[in-house]
Amino acid sequence: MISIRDITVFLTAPDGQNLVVVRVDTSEPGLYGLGCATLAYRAFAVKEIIERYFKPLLIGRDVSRIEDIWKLLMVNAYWRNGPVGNNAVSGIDMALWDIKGKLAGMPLYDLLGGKCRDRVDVYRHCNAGSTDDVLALAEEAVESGCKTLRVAYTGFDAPEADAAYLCLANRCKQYDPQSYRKNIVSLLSSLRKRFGDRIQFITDIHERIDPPDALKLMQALQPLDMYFVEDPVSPEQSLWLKRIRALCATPIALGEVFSHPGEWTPLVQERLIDFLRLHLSAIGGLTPARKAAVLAETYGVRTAWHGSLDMTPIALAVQTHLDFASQSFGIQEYYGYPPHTTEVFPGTPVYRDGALWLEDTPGHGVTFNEEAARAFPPHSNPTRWTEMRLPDGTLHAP
Ligand code: GCO
Ligand code: MG
Repeated sequence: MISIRDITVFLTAPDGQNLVVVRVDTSEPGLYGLGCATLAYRAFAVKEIIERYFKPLLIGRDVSRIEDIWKLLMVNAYWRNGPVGNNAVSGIDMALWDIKGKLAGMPLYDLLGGKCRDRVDVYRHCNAGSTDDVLALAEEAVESGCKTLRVAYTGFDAPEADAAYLCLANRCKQYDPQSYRKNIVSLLSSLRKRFGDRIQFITDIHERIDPPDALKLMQALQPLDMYFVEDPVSPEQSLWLKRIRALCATPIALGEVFSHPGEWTPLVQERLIDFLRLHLSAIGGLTPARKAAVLAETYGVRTAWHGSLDMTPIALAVQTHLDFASQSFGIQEYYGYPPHTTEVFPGTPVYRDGALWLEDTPGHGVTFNEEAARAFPPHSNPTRWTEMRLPDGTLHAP
């Protein structure tokens, strides 16, 4: 039996965002696995769970028993399915899958049943302060081979974003939902006019408008034939989806903030969403994600896993393996990592010709340069961008 010999947690912020990496060493010399446990805004809490509670529980256990270990960690604290705990589980889970792939001499997509497509198509982001700048970014992305674009004004509601309001790209502290709703329709109309039918479009409402306004916006976008619109309502308001569904045909994508199967199972079963957008580490890793992919397949829903920058390239690689091997794959989100991150994570999946590509290395194929990571220590500033306010000062969902 090959057993777990040691577990190490690394925190690093190569391009400003805190990332959490878990390394599981085994009793077999040189054999180890890497997992992503990134909950960027609670990174230290995740590290504490793994080091204080998981490590003593796991040392000496058989690395081959992924299902058993996953469930053990899930139920260990009795209360379960929260994002902090799930991220801790994910770090171990992905590392164990990496080890299993290395032992089998197979890339994860082979362990998962083998490739059922030749390429994993992605959508890229085109966010800027003005229509002309969004169009210029869109031209660039299309030139690179991308056929699906996600677009928005950087200031969320304002064509000419006031830089003072911006914390991060695509985020503002204060915004006006009513002007957002009108501006996004006119931006998408300009894009459709420029590119005709050869490009597909996506936009992310990010739960930032109230459900009745979301319904109006989804209806206004219907003539533009969107690929999908993301997060029209918050998870707390998901019953509104029935109403939106009944009154309009704009496809719906949802799920990046989900952490509990009880949140996504009914939405898939009742076909209230078209694309399931889970964030793999927030649900507990590859083990629950492959089950969610099969659930989606059963009900004719497609996947579009969350592919943001607040996850390591390890998580991006793991979901790309699943994309290759899953019948329910729809599309993959891809931002493109800044240079320090790819330096810290050799083997980051490569973007080319509108798609993500993987080497056929055993496991997930991404490594971690511990020495390079040390040059980018984590920060402990509480995040600010989630404090989103309406013009009258009311706090809204971010
Ligand atoms: C997306 C997301 C992200 C999130 C981010 C939060 O669809 O890509 O909404 O941009 O805002 O992951 O930290
Ligand atoms: Mg989103």
